[in-house]
Amino acid sequence: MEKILNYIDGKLIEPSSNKYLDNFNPSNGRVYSLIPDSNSNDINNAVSSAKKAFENWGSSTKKYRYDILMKIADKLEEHADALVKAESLDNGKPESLARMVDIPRAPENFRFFATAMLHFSSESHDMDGKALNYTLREPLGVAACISPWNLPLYLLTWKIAPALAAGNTVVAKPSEITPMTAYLLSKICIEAGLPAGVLNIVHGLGSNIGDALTTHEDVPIVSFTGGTLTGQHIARVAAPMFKKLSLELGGKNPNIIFEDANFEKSVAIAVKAAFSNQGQICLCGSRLFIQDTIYEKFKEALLKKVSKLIVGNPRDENTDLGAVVSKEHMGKVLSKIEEAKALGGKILIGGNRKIIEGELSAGYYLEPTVIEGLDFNCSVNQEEIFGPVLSLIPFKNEEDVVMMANSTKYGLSASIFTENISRGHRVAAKIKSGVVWINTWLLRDLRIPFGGMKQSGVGREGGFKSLQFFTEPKNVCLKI
Ligand code: TXE
Repeated sequence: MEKILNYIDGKLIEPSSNKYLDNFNPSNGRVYSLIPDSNSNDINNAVSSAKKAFENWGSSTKKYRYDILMKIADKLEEHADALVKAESLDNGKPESLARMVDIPRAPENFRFFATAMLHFSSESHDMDGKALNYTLREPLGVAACISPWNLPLYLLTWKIAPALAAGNTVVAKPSEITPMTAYLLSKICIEAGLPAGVLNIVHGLGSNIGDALTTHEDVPIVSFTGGTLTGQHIARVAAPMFKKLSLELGGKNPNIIFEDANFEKSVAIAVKAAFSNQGQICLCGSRLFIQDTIYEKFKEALLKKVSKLIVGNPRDENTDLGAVVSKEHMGKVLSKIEEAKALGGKILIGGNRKIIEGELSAGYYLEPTVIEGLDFNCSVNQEEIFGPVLSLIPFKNEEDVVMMANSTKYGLSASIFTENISRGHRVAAKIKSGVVWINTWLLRDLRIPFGGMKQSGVGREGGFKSLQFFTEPKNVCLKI
């Protein structure tokens, strides 16, 4: 059985414990590889290697870093087919989705930030000719990059690429649930000639090695994407050490359909926003607010579309939903569906585990589920489920829907569907979330400030915001 290895100091090595964890294939429920069960020794080795590597990488030219990061991007593209298969096998997502979305974004992230660093500039403040302030932006040292399982390589490279482009060295901790493409990335970095220690990837349980990394005295900066509770924990342990933190957390995103929306388009996007990646995207529109005048008609069209979604083998090209990421996660989603029923929710479609006969019968498949009749304030409409579960909520007017949309502790993203431009702008201004889409969903420009309000996170990443995060400003004042 294949053993995944840690990537420390330029080498692929066993964990110091010599222990391994099982890595499951969600499509058939079987163990197919082994993950290093690392401990704080591995983290310490990785941090000291990254600290040493920072002596050269941190003072290298932008062009030097650009050349190597672009080489990594080229290699990622060369190995795209293998990465697509690996991501699908590890996560359960359809190969078609990994091919369209996840894997192309990895080289794109490297190219985008390698190039952005060449264009990155800092400020100067002239004091009426009497003095001049200029601000230098310097890398901080060893950055911790902690990423989740839903978009494994996509989100890992979204952090690593700007951190490295800005001149930091990195200790990355991918999710223990989906470690495979991070392992393949470490091989690619070796092939591309990335100097030893510049990027280290340590695999293992967050509960075992998370604190060792985030509280390490030689790690001044932490970028994390994952669950809100984990984010709270990291903030609790890292903030007293005055570390720079960026936290991208959960969401319970409203998707708002006004009666004047383009009907066909908004039905299609509502389905996509709810069920892409089995509903396991922090930006998924899991609360669908539909204006009461079109509620029944919209519901009927939506259910018709949902009934046609194919849940099946992630390798089949016509599969819409593959398996969810783990048995535990499947259990969590099913328990939320039970909770919805207990709260008086009506299951309009789905609601069950789906068993695919044959080889995949033990896989973690869930039917796409649509629920109505739940109070906007109930736990199912307030807590992130992170699965293929959509809740329909009717509304009367703008005031009504803005209140309900803003009622959760989250504030990551929202979508508004209307053909009335003024209404679109007006509602967008009132929604408390870091990202608002009008007449679309998940249309991403890598330059925008990306992140959440309230308990969806702290800080913004994307474009120059990422480079600002991964650098420390130093102002120099020169008296003339
Ligand atoms: O995430 P965790 P989990 C949500 C979603 C999901 C819930 C929990 O609702 O059901 O979070 O998922 C590492 N110190 N999202 O438990 O634990 C962990 O090893 C440092 C939303 O899988 O937050 C992994 O690498 N790191 C989300 C990463 O944190 C720690 C995507 C994320 O895992 C750690 C995923 C610790 N103490 C889940 N404990 C999104 N916003 O996209 C764990 N980790």
